[in-house]
Amino acid sequence: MTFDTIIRGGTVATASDTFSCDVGIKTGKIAALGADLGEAAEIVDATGMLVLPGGIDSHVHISQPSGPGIVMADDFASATRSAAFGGNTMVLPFAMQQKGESLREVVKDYHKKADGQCYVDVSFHLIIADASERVLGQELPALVNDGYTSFKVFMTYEGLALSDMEMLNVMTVARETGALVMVHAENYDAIRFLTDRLERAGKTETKYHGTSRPIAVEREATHRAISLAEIIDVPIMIVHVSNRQAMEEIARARRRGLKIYGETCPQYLVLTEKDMDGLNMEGAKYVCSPPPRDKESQVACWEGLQQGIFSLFSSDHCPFRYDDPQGKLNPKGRTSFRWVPNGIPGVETRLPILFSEGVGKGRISLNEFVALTATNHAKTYGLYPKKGTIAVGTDADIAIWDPNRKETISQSLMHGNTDYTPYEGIEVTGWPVSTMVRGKFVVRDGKLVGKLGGGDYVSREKSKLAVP
Ligand code: DUC
Ligand code: ZN
Ligand code: ZN
Repeated sequence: MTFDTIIRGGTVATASDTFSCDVGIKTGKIAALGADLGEAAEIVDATGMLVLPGGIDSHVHISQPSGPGIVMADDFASATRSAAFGGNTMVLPFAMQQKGESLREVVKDYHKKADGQCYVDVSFHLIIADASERVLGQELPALVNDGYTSFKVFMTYEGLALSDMEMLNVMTVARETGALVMVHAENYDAIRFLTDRLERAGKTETKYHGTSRPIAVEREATHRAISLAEIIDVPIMIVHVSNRQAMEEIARARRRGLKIYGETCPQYLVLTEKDMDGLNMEGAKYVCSPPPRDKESQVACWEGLQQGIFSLFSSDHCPFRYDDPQGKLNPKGRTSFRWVPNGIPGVETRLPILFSEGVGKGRISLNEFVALTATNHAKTYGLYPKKGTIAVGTDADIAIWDPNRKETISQSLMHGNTDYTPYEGIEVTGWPVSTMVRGKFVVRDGKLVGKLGGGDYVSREKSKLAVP
């Protein structure tokens, strides 16, 4: 038999082209693209369907420590199952260091949680919380060489926020090792100041989460992160950008020739701060950071995607159950927005939302959709061309889409462990019906057929985008 599988009769789209052809798969790789490919053990009929590179969601949180009494809803099994149903073939979660911890041990522990527990492929970013000499001088360079080639730093959050000096030190290591730094840009002191003031005034409902982190908080930190990167002469990725002012900081830096990249997420396209204003703590379902803004900010984020200021569209899947004492409705969370865990689920809904609102409504092309959801993630994080496109020799990571299928997003359609979706009720046209990782179906015609452990850990090259 020439091929293990042929996907026949579909329309293939990559980040650059759309064409009708069959896809021949052999030992987990794409072996041929063309017509009349001949024999295969299995023929998959994709007539009327789109055959796309599987989504790569390069910003998800899974089984991450989240503070006393708070537990993330998803483990690797449920998160990667949910990812597969959402048309994804790979996710990149964070191995998070806490102060005093050895990074190497953190990575080992995180592997213990993931190994044998995934339905789709995974690779880890690091989170640097303790920028000590030992971590930056020894552990981090060794880990970068071992294929952990990107790390996130936070400019806010108790126990996570790095000082400017620490940011400069981390960026220096990134420059020396060729790693890519991802930055959570919000001003810690400003958030603390505003949160204290709101609480003193008795303004503790969830809607004040947005008030405590206004756009200026994000814009200032974005500007500062870019300035620090300029001083070190190192590229950085500003993650989860929510508004025009922060976006313009990135655009301005690029006009000056700096390699500053940007990412935005579904919550900044389809949610607003009004969603956090629900009665009886309903607003907690939408609490994430940076917070959803207003309609004008949504327009700005679309422009950022259209103009390439944002090269990545990720979910920032950060799942907490709603009606759960270890989730959004934890006892302290009921007393103030300060204690509502920050983050919302979205790994399963990222692609249908962008496809319907973007491609379906003429805001972006199908090829831009592929770039924003798969190809650019692979290029940014050292996975290309093994992952992120459909070409001879690449991994057969494929999502088959019905471009005309209409669905109303609802919790009943989801496959993760949260008890709600913040995107409930959104009507979409276009739905991923089957997902294949390295030539094997994980989801087929809406049914889970993959086996737990079918997803592999993937070690990454250094990103070409990280070169100063
Ligand atoms: N930052 C993230 O990237 N995800 C969830 C919460 C946060 O602050
Ligand atoms: Zn963040
Ligand atoms: Zn995140």
